[in-house]
Parts: sequence; structure tokens; C-alpha cells
Amino acid sequence: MAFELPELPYAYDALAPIMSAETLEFHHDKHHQAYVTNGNNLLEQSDLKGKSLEDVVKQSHGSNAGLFNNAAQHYNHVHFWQWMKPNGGGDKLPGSLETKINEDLGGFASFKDQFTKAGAGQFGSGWCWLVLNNGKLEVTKTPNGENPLIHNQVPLLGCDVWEHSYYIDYRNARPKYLEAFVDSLINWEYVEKLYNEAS
Ligand code: MN3
Repeated sequence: MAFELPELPYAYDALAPIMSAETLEFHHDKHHQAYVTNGNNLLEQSDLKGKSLEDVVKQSHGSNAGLFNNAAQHYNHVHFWQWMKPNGGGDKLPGSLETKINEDLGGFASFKDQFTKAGAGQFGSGWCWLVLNNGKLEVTKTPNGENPLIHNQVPLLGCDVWEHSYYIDYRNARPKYLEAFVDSLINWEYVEKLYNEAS
């Protein structure tokens, strides 16, 4: 099954001024589209055609770098659009998730500190993550398009720290972007949905 670019689940200007329409137009219409187009071309030439996106990501890792990079970035961005919403973020978490963050990460403030530091500390392009690893929440980071699936972890939340995700709105201030993402963009209901599906 071919990869398809999903529509944004909100208007292009819905996340402004935290994330501008211009950023979303480039990021969704150009960058994500390129992963879809390139991924489909490489998928067509591979023996993974017909597999689920998750399986293509896991099975191309280590054997087909081009396909892996594009498929993993497609996976990451499909979720990234869902991981944000207008007037999102902050510490008003759904109950089950709040309890789990308190237990495993020492509370919201500690989560925010770990998550923003992971994103700021990722040298070059990549992602920071909240994952479920053997039933426990952890904060991690990965380079480039790599994602938690290949580490047998369940990605519950990810923030894109490639420059294309923040340079128009924040220039080089990646920590400011990460703080704004946590304070004003996270769609905690979607994180909770993934958590409930995984636990
Ligand atoms: Mn991106």
C-alpha cells in the first residue's frame, strides 16, 4: 500500500503564533510530501510493498537506508500533526497519563525538563520522544528520521527538532520552540489514546 500525505487535522493558521501557517505550509506540503513521494518510489523497488507502514519502517532499518529514512519520516510526521492542536499543551493532562507521568518521570515539570533538554541536546536533526519502554515511560531522542519503533519502544509523543520545523518562527532558538511546543501545542488527548492502545 502506497504512502499518502494526510491532510492537516486543523487549518494552516490554527497553531499561530506558536507555529505559523508559513511553517506548516512548508513543513507539511513540501517536506512531508517529499518523504511520501521519495518513500513511494523506493517502496516500489523494494520487497516490502504491501506491508504496513510500521513494518516497512522496522524491516527497512539496517538494510535499505533510503527507504528507511523516508518511511520513518512519513511515520513520524503522520503522528506529529496529530501530536499538536490549537490551544494545546500545558500540564492539564488526562488522568491516566498524569498518574503514569508522576510515577515514572516524577511529574509534569520533570517531564518537561527532560523532554526539552532531550530536544535541545539532539545534535543536528532529529526528534525527542516520550515513549513506553517495557511498560515504563521514558524520554529519549533520536537522530535524523530514526524513531522509537526500531528500539522496540512505543512512541507516545514526538517533537520534530529539524530546523525546518522551527527556523521560520524561532530562527536558531530551538529551546524556545521546544518550550512553546510543550506549553501550547501538545495534543494530550492523542498521547493518551496512544498510551491506552499500548498499555
Ligand atoms: Mn519535519
